[in-house]
Amino acid sequence: MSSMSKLKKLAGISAFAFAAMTAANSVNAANWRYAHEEYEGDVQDVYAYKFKEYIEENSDHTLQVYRFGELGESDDIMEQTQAGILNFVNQSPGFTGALIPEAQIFFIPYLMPTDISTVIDFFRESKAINEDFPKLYADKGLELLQMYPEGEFVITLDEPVTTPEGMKNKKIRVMTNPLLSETYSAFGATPTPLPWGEVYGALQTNMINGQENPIFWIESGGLYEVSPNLIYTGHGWFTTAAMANKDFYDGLKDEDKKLIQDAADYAFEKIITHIDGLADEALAKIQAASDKVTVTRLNEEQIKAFKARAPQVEKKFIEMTGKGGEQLLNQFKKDLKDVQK
Ligand code: 6CS
Repeated sequence: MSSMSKLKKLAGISAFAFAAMTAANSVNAANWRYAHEEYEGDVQDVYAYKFKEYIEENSDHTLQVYRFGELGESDDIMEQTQAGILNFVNQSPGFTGALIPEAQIFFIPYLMPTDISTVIDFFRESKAINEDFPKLYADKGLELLQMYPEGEFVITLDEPVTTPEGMKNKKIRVMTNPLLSETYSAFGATPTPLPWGEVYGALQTNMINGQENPIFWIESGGLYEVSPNLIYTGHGWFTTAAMANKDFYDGLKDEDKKLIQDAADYAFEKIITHIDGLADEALAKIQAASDKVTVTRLNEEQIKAFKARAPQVEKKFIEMTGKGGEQLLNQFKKDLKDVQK
């Protein structure tokens, strides 16, 4: 055989081998589905797209992201994930608390510190977050990938209230977990659980008098237009969680499990940089957009009055979750103490 025809043959073989390899890869490549609760550019969307970026840059898999409303409300995307229609879901404990009562721990007021770097250290280091919660989610068919903070809660109301007495008869929308209703009852208000899709309209038509959310969401959802008095109470952080359907996850090859874990870690690192300073930027945007908005930051004395109501919510949490919940709460407090040292 001439050297030219040898070369041609070799090129033919390698082209064949390359085509076969590509075919094998595309057979193994999956298109995974991921849904979250927010809109384009919001915190959960940034997390989802960073997760997608890592998956797609480090494998042949692709990830399709669905935003709020594309597949329904928060409870709908959770149901679809538990049924295996979706592979991944980002749902916040505000809603998951109805399914996993222990997830309501984030609604015991004044449990979390207000300082962002301490909060981030807590999410990184906490045994309660990184070891105890995954077991509770696994019991519901969910592989917990990451819990992360989105921002501090700020209350918006029809008046700039500064005391629990001022909260009397104020109908405040809460996410749909029972402990959060206890928190607002303890604060002196009338809690009104509603899914997200109904909040703006309910504020606009005065069906409710206020709500709580991180400031970036108050800006992006335009809540300040219909609920213009912002009250910084320092009572907690909006936390969220990314997870996978557990049967789907358990059925994956080890290299795909590692890919997913690494993607979750990668997205976490990106999100903590993203949220740093986000609240101040969002407040500046709100103030530039509206002259109706008032900003009230409770002073220490005023906070004391709200804080005095926290123990009754903690007691309710233990009533709702039993011995297991009490142990989780003790671990949570220990973890917080450790990062505050
Ligand atoms: O208040 C809510 O229901 C929504 N708040 C945020 C920050 N994200 C999603 C959630 O549904």
